[in-house]
Amino acid sequence: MAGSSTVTVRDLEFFADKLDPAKAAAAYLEHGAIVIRGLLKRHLPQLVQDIEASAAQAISLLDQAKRIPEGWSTPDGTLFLPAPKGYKRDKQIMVLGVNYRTSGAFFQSAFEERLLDVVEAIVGPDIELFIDGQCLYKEPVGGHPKHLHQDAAYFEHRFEGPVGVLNYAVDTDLRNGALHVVPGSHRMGVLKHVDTFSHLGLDPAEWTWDKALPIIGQAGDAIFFHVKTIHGSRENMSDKARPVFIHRYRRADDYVVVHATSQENRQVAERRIEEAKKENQRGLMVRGFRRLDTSRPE
Ligand SMILES: O=C(O)CCC(=O)C(=O)O
Repeated sequence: MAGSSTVTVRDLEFFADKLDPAKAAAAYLEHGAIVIRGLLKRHLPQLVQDIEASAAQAISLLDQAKRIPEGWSTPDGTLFLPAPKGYKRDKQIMVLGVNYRTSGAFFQSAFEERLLDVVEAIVGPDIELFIDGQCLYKEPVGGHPKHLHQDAAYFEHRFEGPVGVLNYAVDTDLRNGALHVVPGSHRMGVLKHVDTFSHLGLDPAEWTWDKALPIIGQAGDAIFFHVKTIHGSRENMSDKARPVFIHRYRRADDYVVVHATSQENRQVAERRIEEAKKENQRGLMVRGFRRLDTSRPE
């Protein structure tokens, strides 16, 4: 049950070296989240280098940052938020501008066969990428919390929506910002979100951290979560950055009907659902085949 403490990490846990995709998919469908230990470990050496090079580049571009509704954006596409008091800069990286278009290692890791076997067991054989990959960086010494939320508040889909696969790039624990999930919450529908420091989030007075299960893990562990699974992560109180990199996969015929980052732009997007259906949103295929659908725009 959502918010219940009866589900433990053991119920969600699988291991890359003895993976049964059907069993992993069944646990995902039941709980809305699983963790596969060591799944993307082999991709890390190059990917971590690319992440750190991107972070150095983003910081060097800070004097060109432009104010946007979500924070500040540098020319490489990095999103900055206000830094906690006493930090050496006044802004910290939230979403780092590294993705499939800037890092070969990031893109290649999206094609990991064992990962796709599990995604196929969840969404079926025809799978496309949704978004170009994302890296949430979380700088040290208090780096931003990402309040508990459902990704469906940001991108609500016509069908089941994307499977998110969030991967730890460094060992991650309670001190540096482990991902928390609420098992079973994927069956709660899309809940009302409010504006928070980290954009759309659930009301923090109602959705306190003790309602969520932290997943402590090592670099290379992959956490799969449903688009409606409540999740988030607390501040990074360590002295090093805590990057995660995220892949998202969906059925090749699925698409976003509401796209938002705040209560205000969500209200506007909700009025545009019919128009969203007419957009060409096709992503790159990672497995299977896309049949022509003449009811959707080319
Ligand atoms: O950086 C994190 O740990 C949280 C990521 C997250 O919640 C998201 O991308 O939706």
